[in-house]
Amino acid sequence: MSTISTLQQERFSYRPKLPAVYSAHGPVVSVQEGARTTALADEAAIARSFPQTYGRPMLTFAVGQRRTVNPLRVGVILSGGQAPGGHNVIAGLFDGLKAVHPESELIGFLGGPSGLTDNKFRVLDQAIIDAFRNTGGFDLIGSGRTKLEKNEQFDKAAANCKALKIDAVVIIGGDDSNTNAGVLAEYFEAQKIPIRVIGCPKTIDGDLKNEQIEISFGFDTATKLYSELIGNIARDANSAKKYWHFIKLMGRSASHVTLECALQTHPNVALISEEVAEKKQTLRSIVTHVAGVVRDRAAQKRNFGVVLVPEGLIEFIPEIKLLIGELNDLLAVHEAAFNALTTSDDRLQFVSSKLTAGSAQVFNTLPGTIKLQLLADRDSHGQVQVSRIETEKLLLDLVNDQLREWAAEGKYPGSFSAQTHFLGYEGRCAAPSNFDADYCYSLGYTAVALVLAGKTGYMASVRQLCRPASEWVAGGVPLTMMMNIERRKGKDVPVIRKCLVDLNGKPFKTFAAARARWALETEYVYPGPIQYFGPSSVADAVTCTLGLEQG
Ligand code: FBP
Repeated sequence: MSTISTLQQERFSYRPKLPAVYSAHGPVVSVQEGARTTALADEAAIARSFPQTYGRPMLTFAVGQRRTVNPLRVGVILSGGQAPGGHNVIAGLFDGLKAVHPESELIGFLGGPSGLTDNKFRVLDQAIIDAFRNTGGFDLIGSGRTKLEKNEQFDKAAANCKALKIDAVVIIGGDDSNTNAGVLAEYFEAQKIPIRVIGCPKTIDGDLKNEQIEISFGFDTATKLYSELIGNIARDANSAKKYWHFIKLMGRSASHVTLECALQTHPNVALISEEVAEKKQTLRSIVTHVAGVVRDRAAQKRNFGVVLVPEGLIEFIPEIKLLIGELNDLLAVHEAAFNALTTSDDRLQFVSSKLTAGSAQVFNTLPGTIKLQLLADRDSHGQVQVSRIETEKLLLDLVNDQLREWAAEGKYPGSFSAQTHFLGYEGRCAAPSNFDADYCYSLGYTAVALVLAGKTGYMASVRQLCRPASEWVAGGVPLTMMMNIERRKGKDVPVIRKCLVDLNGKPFKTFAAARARWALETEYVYPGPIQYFGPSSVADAVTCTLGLEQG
């Protein structure tokens, strides 16, 4: 048996906090239905795509009467990138199921959604669940990025669930996985297959949220961990006073992670992709802005600083977005010819010759390494994998060039020496903060309550998260309520809308009001490591984003 850290050992005995509604009879609750719901946009089209499940009401749970219920058999899938707290959703499901009936069973499908279609599973028992309570990672059952979207996959899923006598499947994932959960629920309903499908909101990126879902799990822990590291780097910068640190932060599209870390640590610069897109900023203007901050700090003898760069930035710069779009199409259409080329030079030339004049010009101004990273393997959606593009190095190089130019013109007397960092994977499997441990466990319980109530096509929801956990409000949100129509792979399809940073929202406005001061002064905040024990003001603190959003 492998060695277990002392912290992990202690955390096994942490009892996650639950909303008070579960204190009487566990997930046996009374379900209060709200009014009929509509989709976020494109209502008619979504209603047509989901004739069975569209328009169902919002659900809120209240304390119910004790009643006798039959055992339930539930399957669970982890989908997409790791996020702290996944094991606690599973523990919440397990404990919730056992509270409903001791003979209930939880079956984990292995390696993500493909486990369901390929019938790879393990029955989860008390001992295995106890060994994973309050731990980070998804290693209990593994995850994967297979998309569940074809009828043929749904039929296989139905056959496998039928053989296992499964009553419901819980899909723990991001916006795409939950969209697919909605499609699967609709398919089962249409085919009169009595298997319920329930989603749970997961992603460190924080972009699966809306009026009903206040936060996706994992965001809290990941941003606390990144903020600790950024604070440490900032303190090093302020001690040594000789380096600029360019730090790229994970977040495939939205900049919630960067914004949250900026609010926690007060860096000199934090770029927000959504603002770059809104202001139609060019790469040149971003570089001039960052170099300007370096120059202005140098004028005060502060030749050090911290710059936060969101992972998805490059796709929000209008001219590069256009270029990436063309590259995605081009690599899809000419895949075989492109793959037949063996040298990097041939590949670069091949691509340049096929781009429009504007995009070819943008492509050719980029450093060779970035060009090749833009041509690297696409993900399962045919998109460039932004976590592999070294945007932080690109910016550093271009800022360096700009400063040299200014130095030659006598406009910059400072010295510029810089380091780059990428904070991403180190945050995805961290031991969940108390908030994520409690929230995830509550989501698991809530999913059981939804299954018990016979609901399908719902996302488990736990709200009022800035209050003590006992006051959290549990219920369900119809998946179709979060959908709109978007163009994907040349087709209009219903999808759960990804939530980008709201430039009119309080978190961004709070940052925008302070950033000019943070740029020139040195006002770093050092949040320190996540606290699992100690005063609730520290150990149960929520993110700045959630605090500001909830007032
Ligand atoms: P999810 O949306 O599946 O939660 O994953 C998000 C993420 O962590 C992004 O921040 C990052 O770009 C991506 O996963 C990296 O994916 P991979 O694990 O495939 O390298």
